[in-house]
Amino acid sequence: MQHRIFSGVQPTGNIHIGNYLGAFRNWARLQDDYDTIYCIVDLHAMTVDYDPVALEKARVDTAKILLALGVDPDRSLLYTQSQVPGHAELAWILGTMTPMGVLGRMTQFKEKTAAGVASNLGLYSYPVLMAADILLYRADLVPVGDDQRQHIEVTRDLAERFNNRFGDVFPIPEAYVPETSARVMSLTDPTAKMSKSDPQMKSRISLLDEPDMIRKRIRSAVTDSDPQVRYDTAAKPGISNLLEIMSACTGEPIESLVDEYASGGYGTFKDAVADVVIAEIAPVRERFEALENGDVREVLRVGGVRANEMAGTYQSEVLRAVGVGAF
Ligand code: ATP
Ligand code: LTN
Repeated sequence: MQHRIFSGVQPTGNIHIGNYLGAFRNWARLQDDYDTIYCIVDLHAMTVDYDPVALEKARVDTAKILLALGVDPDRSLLYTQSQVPGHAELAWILGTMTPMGVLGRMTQFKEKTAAGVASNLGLYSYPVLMAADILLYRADLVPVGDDQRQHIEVTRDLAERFNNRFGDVFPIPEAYVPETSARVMSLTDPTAKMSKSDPQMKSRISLLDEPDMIRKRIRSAVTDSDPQVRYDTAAKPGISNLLEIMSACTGEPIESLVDEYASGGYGTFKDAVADVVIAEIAPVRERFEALENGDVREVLRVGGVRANEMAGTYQSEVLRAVGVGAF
């Protein structure tokens, strides 16, 4: 049987080069070899304070970026989570078998609440909804960045618990994480991951940034004062991050980039990084601008109808197994 891929993105704007190199670039590449389902997870985005009008806009913009970077609705199912009620229903069922202690240990939950995000039940049970997303379609591979590994572990654990109690319903999914650039770091604090929700715009390169802006951001990226270009994440986190970004964009191993730029100074190196990043993402911005909102909404509508049909069939099996629903 062909492997099935499922992944999700929150419609929260600011899609950056970390999201792209860590996850979305793979989404497009994987379409050739796998059955691919990509979901804009708007119910997840409601777990933090948000504006309904901005959420709707971000949903369409996020879909536009995915289409611009090569997600093809003829080869992939692309839709919005809230179009398919099965996500929330399965999350409830899985929630009844999720120990509270597991959720309290989640790094993302701890980091968000420590950063002052108001805690609520949705934020706490976020990983259960994510497990439901994946298991609803019986996916077995999940392309994500490094920060999501822990949530995939919870998903695997819930699938096993479910299967042990109710019979073999779910495949046990695996994370698909790239070897380089699975954790692109912030340009202003290279010890923290680049993040959509960082209030400092300078901390990230957005996929929609103009070339001049990209160069400015890379030139001002925080680095150390020893001018040698070398890969050492502990002593030189800023330079190591730029080396990883460059390697991910060019496909050249980090060692050969180090050989090439070791003694040229940071200015020359940063300009070279800017050149390859601009070459990599400028076409995405151009394609984004050429897409019409109405057409994108239609892609999502059609995707939602298909996803709902598929989910409905699978979900009847779950309801029957747990002894609820009309069957
Ligand atoms: P936030 O940091 O505000 O929670 P985010 O930047 O993680 O948001 P998401 O929509 O939650 O954005 O993530 C989309 C995908 O991008 C996920 O697969 C995630 O693992 C990946 N990703 C996020 N940040 C990075 C990063 N800095 N490096 C590599 N991959 C990343
Ligand atoms: N939690 C993920 C987004 C997400 C997801 C998913 C990823 C929601 N559901 C299912 C993969 C599979 C994030 O914050 N990046």
